[in-house]
Amino acid sequence: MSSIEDEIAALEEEIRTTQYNKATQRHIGRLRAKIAVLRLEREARAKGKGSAVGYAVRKSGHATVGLVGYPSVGKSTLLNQITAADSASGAYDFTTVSIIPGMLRWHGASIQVLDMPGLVPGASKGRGRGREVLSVVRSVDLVVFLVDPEHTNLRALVQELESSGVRLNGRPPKIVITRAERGGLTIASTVKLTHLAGGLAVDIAREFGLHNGAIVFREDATADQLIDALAGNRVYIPAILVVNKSELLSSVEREHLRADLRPYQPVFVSARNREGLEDLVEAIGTALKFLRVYVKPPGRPPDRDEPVILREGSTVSSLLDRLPADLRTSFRAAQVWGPSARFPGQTVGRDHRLRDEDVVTIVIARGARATA
Ligand SMILES: Nc1nc2c(ncn2[C@@H]2O[C@H](COP(=O)(O)OP(=O)(O)O)[C@@H](O)[C@H]2O)c(=O)[nH]1
Ligand SMILES: [Mg+2]
Repeated sequence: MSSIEDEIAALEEEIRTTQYNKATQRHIGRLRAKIAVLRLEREARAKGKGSAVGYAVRKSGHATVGLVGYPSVGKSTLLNQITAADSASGAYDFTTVSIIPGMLRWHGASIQVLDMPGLVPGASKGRGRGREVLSVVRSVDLVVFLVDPEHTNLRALVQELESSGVRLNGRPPKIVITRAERGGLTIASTVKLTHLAGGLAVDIAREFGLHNGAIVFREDATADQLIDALAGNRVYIPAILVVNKSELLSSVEREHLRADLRPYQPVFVSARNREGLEDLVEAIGTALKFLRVYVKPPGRPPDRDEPVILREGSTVSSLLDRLPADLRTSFRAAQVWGPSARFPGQTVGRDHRLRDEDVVTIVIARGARATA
């Protein structure tokens, strides 16, 4: 074991054996910060050694989903059942890590699904090529955890992802950090800080080498949220949970498992028997929060059969990126009907945020001719 691993293990042990209360809160917060800094250092070293971190997966489709689970829970079987081979990208072979992509259709959206090697405990420290697998996980739009009746330890899987900087079903903390050359560190907040009082915020910032600048809190953040904001390499990804081989479970066992796996609401499937797969595909499509936007040429009805599929939060600008180039260059404004419009036919600009089922007409500069 390297000395960084030893240091992390010792700090983790200290947290485990320290009773958490008002008196120890500050100390424990500082220990957590130290662990986060050591993990960053570990990543930096692994990168320096040229070990394979930062895989870029060749993405195709409107979104990419990663199947994450222990070995033998049925990931490959499931992929084969719900997808067709993804001919656009083909299998990835990262010497020892092979990632098999498949393609799934959902209401006009194509979703790339990646079958990855099973995660084993210790993956984030590099066990079982875990670091490579986790770096692929960081790039997906949705994590689909797969467990089976023999492997139900979801918590350990979640921890492996967490310690590689993945935050599941969360959002970035509302904390703004600015660094400066001198002048000391200012802490400001728009709300009362109940978790970081008594100098803890400053202690944590120091661990990250932040001595000058400002931290502005726009929410009552926890120590872990401040650590995430300071570490800066966190990714926020939604996740759903699937229990495979569920034909092996009695209905009583199923309910027990459901209770154990809260707050996740698992989808029960049997990949082998093709049970529950429609519900699963629906859950995947819903979790990805697609928008369907219909383009309406001026003076004609919208094309209802072929929506443009966009991710949640997309603007008129993201829609333009998907339309023919001449529309983009001669764009003057857009007209919107539907959920995002304040009134039917509202004229909006590039920054307007679209919503599911919007109908949009692109208004082009006079004299320009559009092909769509
Ligand atoms: N009983 C049962 N076995 C399954 C099911 N799905 C997959 N398996 C079996 O579980 C084993 C591991 O499957 P595989 O897809 O290779 O798992 P992976 O390692 O997660 O990719 C194989 O023997 C599969 O036939 C299922 O729904 N029910
Ligand atoms: Mg497999």
